[in-house]
Amino acid sequence: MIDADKLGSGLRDGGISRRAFLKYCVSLMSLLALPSSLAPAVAQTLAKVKRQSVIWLSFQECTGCTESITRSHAPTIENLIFNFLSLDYHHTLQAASGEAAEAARKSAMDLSRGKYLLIVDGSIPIGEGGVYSTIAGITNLEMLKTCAKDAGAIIAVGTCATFGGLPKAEPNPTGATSVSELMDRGMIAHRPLVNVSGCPPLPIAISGTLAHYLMFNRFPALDDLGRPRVIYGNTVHERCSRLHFYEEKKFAKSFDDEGARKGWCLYELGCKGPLTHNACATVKWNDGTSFPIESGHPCLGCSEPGFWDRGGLYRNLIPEQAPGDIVAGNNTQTTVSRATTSIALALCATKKVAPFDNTENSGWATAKPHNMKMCSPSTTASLLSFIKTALRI
Ligand code: FSX
Repeated sequence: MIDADKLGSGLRDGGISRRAFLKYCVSLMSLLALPSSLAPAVAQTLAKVKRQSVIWLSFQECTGCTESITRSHAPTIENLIFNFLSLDYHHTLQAASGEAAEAARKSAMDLSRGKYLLIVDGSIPIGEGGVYSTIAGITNLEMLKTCAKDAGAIIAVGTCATFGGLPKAEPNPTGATSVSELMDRGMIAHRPLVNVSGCPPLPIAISGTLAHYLMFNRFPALDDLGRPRVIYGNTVHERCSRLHFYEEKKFAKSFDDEGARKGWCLYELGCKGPLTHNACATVKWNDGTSFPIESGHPCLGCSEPGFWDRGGLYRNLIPEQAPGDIVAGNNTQTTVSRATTSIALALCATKKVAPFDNTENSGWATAKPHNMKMCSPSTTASLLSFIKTALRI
């Protein structure tokens, strides 16, 4: 941990040069869709930021989210920013245990009442009164309730905390629930909330959201699922390095065929890039080295709700869910225009419903905004057929 009071001195002590910090700020500006000319001013502001008190609660999860931001193989600016926070309570990283750890949490809550940042990873089990996971003798729900009440804001980190993730996979034996759902159901206090999804999220998605909060004391603009638009505004497909093969309809049919060796599109091997909103294709992983699709593996759609249950990780999307005029897989006779899908989405939005349901047939459903109800498959089918007839396509 860095002891300096200000982020600037903390970074200096951590061996980060001003030049490297400026470079980080330039990439942050581009990620946050702000002009890069602002980078020096942002670097100056960030350098003066004081330590923010953070209480980090980990519930049903695999610790991948903490691993993502603290990657220990090399010091990065992301983890130095993370280290700079006054991490007053963190289940995985704190040295204290038992009563001392709980005393630290209570004291941080008293000292920074209404101001501390609450970070939650993992889903919250509410089945059977929450008995499936307890910490310090209380259920996860009880701990979250207590901490949420006086938090300045909440960051849900990882798909488990944002949408339920793996613990919520059918049949969801523990009653795993996301932070936003608990808030919507009035089971925890309403506080400003941002969802940083991904299993795990990109390190810069976490540090960028944190940096934005430290600079402006609020979160960036959010999408319908409560995620920062600047990070989750585009699909992986739109920025994919294999996109030109998709457009040329060159698809690998197996992981070891000629197409796979030539780097063709992985759509027919189950790639969920077309429906997955994330910045993996631009920011990449391991300090910008690569991302799954570039390394030959289809996108699993880990930043979308329900990704474990929707259609199987290696089953391809049905054409209605593909962007543009695609002819692919076993459905070579079917084409659906981008216009049809967009109009369907727009019509459904006016009715506050999401267009595709999670049926065995559809496999992967469109991410459902949390304030929308799903259309039944038959309503979806009639809607699409109505639009196609009207457009004569
Ligand atoms: Fe879930 Fe995170 Fe996946 Fe793991 O904390 S989003 S299982 S990477 O660890 O919660």
